[in-house]
Amino acid sequence: MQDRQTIINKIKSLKKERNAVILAHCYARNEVQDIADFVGDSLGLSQEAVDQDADVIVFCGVSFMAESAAVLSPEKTVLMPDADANCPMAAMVDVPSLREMKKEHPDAMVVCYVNTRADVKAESDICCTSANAVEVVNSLDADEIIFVPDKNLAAYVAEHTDKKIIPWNGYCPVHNQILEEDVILAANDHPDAEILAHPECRSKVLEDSDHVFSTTGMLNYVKDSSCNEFIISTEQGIMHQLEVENPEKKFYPVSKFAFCSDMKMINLEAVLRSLESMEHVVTVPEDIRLGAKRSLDRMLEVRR
Ligand code: CIZ
Ligand code: SF4
Repeated sequence: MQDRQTIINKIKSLKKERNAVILAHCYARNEVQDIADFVGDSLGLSQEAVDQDADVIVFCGVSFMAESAAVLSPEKTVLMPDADANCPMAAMVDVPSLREMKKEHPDAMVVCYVNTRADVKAESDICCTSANAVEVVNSLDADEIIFVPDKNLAAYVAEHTDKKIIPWNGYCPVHNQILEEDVILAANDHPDAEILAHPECRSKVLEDSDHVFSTTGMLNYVKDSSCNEFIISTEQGIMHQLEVENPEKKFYPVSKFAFCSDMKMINLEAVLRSLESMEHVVTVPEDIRLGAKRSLDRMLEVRR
């Protein structure tokens, strides 16, 4: 096994040779976040992929995120260092079942969370992120909205819109197992901390939190907040960015179980192998790419 510094040096020199940029989700392993050119949320990273003057994008996240980068940057080679890193929530909706639901609700429009595969995006009217879900739903010219795949995000949106939300029965296994009791115990342990929760959490968890934010929303809020302590109700990989950006503040994970194993599949060795072998290239068939791009572009017109 090579030592860490040797691997990092090799990654840096291959990155130059290939004209590559490394994008890492804020739930990725700490050491992967540290060598990345950009760390962010899935959509922010895909937009970064578009803006970069690079030939190769190494995407350190799960497959739906790399697919979004390939959808938005078809002229670039998008690599996933481990092709088995998949989001279980994204796998909870597929096109045939979505078509069935559309048949049952012919007047409804379909909003899909970015945590979906490209074919599901292509089958939807518009995408949303956790930061803009309410705005996207309210922008639509329909009273009924099929919302896929996250039932928790759907419930959050339903609380903030007059439209009828028809939820899909999907969920993020990581956020869904954060329980109300976890929040209460953490709040008892850290009475001065503000509680920040991601809207993929259950309604009860959101009710007991001080603020509900997307990952980028959390990172931005903490930087400007006068509070010095925070309980974080989302996947614990984000703690690293929070600590790097705010060394004077304290962060407590709401639960030690809020851990996404798929987001941790990519390590430094995998990044190096990916740049050496130019694997695994992420491609999306052109008809699906155009459909998914239409849903993403439509969302970007609404505003992030
Ligand atoms: O839970 C996730 O995977 C999130 C928050 C993804 C994203 O959109 O950044
Ligand atoms: Fe999927 Fe949840 Fe992991 Fe995000 S944290 S990649 S939504 S399983």
